[in-house]
Amino acid sequence: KDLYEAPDYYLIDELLSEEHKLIRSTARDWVKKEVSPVIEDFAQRAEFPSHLIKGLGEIGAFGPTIPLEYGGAGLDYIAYGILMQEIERGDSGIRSTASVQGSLVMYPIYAYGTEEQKKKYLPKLATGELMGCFGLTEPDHGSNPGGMVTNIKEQGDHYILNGAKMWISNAPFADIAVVWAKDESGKIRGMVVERGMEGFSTPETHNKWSLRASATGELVFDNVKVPKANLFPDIQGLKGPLGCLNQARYGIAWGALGAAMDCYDTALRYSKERIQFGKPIGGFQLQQKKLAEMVTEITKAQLLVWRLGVLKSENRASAEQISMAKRNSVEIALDIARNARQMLGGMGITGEYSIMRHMMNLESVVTYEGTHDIHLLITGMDVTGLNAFK
Ligand code: TGC
Ligand code: FAD
Repeated sequence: KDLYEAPDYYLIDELLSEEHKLIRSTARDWVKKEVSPVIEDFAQRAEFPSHLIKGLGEIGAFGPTIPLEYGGAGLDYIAYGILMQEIERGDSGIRSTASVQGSLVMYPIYAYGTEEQKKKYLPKLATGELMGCFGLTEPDHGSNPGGMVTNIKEQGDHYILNGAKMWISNAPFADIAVVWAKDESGKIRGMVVERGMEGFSTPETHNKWSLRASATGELVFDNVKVPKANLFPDIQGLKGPLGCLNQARYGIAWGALGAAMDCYDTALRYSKERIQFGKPIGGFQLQQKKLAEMVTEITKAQLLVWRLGVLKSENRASAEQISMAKRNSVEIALDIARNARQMLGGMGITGEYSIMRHMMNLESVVTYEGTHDIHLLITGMDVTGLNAFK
């Protein structure tokens, strides 16, 4: 059996176009050839495999839905989802790099930027020649980004930027950062900050037990002079960064299922080969219960994200629907990873198998882009009309 066959219990493949399947097989082959053989080593060493950037660009993982004229792949949202799913079967950290680049850096430049900004940055971001990061979270403002204290003050043809961002994926190596800061009237504004601007530094965050193959860092701004031309002119308020999060959360809803599928597939395979008490452990009811529940949850989630993809391609997906899918996919993926790890017994804690790495990675995925609790409260607010955040 092909090591990369994905569960498709409800023939969901029939809902995909030939183009979707082609994109999937290209991405799957690339992950199989380039990511899987090396990722465990990079994760063990806590090093970002920067040599994968070019390939990510080539398979269309950077800005899949950005139009071709700006260097994007011009694909629909199902294709974007499939790409994230295949990449995260390899590793959530590599999918993070793609999510940040496409949804959190290219998307705001495309949606909120000037024509000059689009032409200057997007084509190079699409190939990975330029890499970007997204600075919203601060040391004292994570779930509540509206409280941010990073700020800009007008000075001639520049703004002076001060403050700090924390937990920023890709920060240590990014060439540019999309940064959110408050102006003098307290409105949140977005801008592109370039590496090399005086007073801008990106110290790396060490000692992570999760997303070890992804580089995380801080963004520190000490009187950084940002040209006015680098500001996004037409977007103000929290809806600017949250609009980008809708894009990335959508990708994660598909991506986390990739990690779940890899864990399920590994546990299923192992259960048929591992003999205890004279028979394969897959023959014991307790192990079958785990596998049956895994494939049930994967199937339900596949249908949810497929439908969300259709709505998103038709521009009809609400932020609340995206929250539900992000939360559900990550929750079931974590659950599947934990159960799959147990099914491998002692082997499950080693780097011989991908499960423990997925499990640890998913602890970040369940936290970033809105925690499990925050997405539940978004659903709660939507169905009751009552806001638990205020
Ligand atoms: P609230 O008063 O509800 O809303 C303020 C304004 O924002 C609008 N809005 C949205 N717009 C677009 N999309 C959404 N999802 C939106 N949600 C809200 C809202 O309509 C309003 O607009 P306006 O015109 O009235 O001003 O805001 P709040 O301060 O009460 O906060 C709401 C809350 C808690 C849901 C939100 O702040 C939130 O989602 N918090 C979680 C923070 C988060 O997700 N951070 C992620 C940081 S980036 C990251 O983690 C990248 S990891 C990448 C990787 O490595 O893959
Ligand atoms: P807090 O907001 O302090 O939350 C702590 C706990 O309190 C959580 O369990 C939360 O659910 C709960 N809580 C908070 N508010 C409420 C409430 N109202 N009701 C009930 N419970 C509540 N950010 C970026 O801007 N860019 C990035 O690229 C980026 N990459 C990241 C990469 C990694 C590896 C990680 C771990 C994080 C990254 N983040 C990034 C930050 C991430 O978005 C935040 O960690 C996340 O939003 C949560 O914020 P916090 O860590 O400050 O937790």
